[in-house]
Amino acid sequence: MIVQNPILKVSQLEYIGDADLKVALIGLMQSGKSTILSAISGKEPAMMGSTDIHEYMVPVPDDRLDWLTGLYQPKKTVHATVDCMDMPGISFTDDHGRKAARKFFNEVRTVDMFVAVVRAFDNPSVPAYRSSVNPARDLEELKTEMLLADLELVTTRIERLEKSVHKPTKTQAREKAELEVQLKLQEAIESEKPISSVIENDLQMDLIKPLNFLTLKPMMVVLNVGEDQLGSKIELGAASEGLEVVSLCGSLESELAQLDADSREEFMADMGLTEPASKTFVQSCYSTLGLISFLTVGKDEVRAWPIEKGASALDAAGKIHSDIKRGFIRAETMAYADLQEQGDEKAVKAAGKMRLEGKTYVVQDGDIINFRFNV
Ligand SMILES: Nc1nc2c(ncn2[C@@H]2O[C@H](COP(=O)(O)OP(=O)(O)OP(=O)(O)O)[C@@H](O)[C@H]2O)c(=O)[nH]1
Ligand SMILES: [Mg+2]
Repeated sequence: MIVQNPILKVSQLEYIGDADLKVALIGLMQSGKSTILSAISGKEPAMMGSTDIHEYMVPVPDDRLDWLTGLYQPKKTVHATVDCMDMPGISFTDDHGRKAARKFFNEVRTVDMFVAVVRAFDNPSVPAYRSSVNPARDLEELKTEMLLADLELVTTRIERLEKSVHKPTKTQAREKAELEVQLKLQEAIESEKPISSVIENDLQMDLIKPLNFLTLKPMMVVLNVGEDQLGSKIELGAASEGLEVVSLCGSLESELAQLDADSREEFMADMGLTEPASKTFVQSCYSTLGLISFLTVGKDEVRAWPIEKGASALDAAGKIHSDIKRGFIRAETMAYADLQEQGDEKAVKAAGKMRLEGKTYVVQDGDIINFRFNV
């Protein structure tokens, strides 16, 4: 007879698939988007000038997973993943370029965040945008064009709402409320203020959410510097205010990615680099989005899960499976640092460092959680 245990283990359920977050690399032509993404993913770069969108699944590097894999010897180790879209280069120097840019902007309206790749490297064989290398100007132009694309969206929406709002339909009240917000947005953009500055509450946010404004999305900047500029400060001016900026050398990083681990370390030490671009890149994406990781361990699987900072144990449970959230009993939690210090779970328990947390517990980065639940 099979005795059913009402308390299931996480590994008995199927996981929800797909990448954990979606990021689009955008930027002016030949800023090094494909080179950087190839360095980060270890895959072949898309051809310079390609007009196709290329997607790469990039695993999130996490030393903790490596150590835990050594300890638990699981059947598999699952890293969090970032789906990176390598967008074609854009240019606003003529109508043809502007039209293509609009089209590409529309392709990225549903991503979680943008990475703007800005060129600082000098390379005589790669023509510079507007005939000179000027990262501050380029970033400013890119941001302005994104705002203009949003303005176009607002304007079209206002025209439509002004017509439909007079019709006595079920959605009339909502449309009226939305129109009011859209008019405020239009005014803000026209006076070069960010959209976010006029949104007062969640209700207004909900009304405009379906339009997926570009300038409401989190963005970080990757400054693609030349080898000789590594470590030197490059001014990005007002355009970079409030944005996380990561400097890396795309061509050097893509060379590094080709090397085996030992020669890579040696080479990096020579260049004064402390970590590979893949790590810096993903960590910056995480911090831009306010994400941390919690971990699950066991003989079947060791895995990292991204979650928003401040999320509760119940949110974390739901991240894995809705059943675990629904039947949540408690979260047996230990800190990764404690496990590493004590050597194994038994020792963690003996040291009194295994905690039983409830639904409202705020998950910390590196928490190793075993959810107890009953469905
Ligand atoms: N010197 C130098 N050259 C670079 C660097 N990064 C990229 N390049 C060169 O610049 C050219 C453009 O690089 P890509 O990675 O294709 O740039 P991209 O932004 O993907 O280009 P598009 O998709 O055409 O917009 C290539 O010839 C690269 O080898 C860098 O850090 N230093
Ligand atoms: Mg490219």
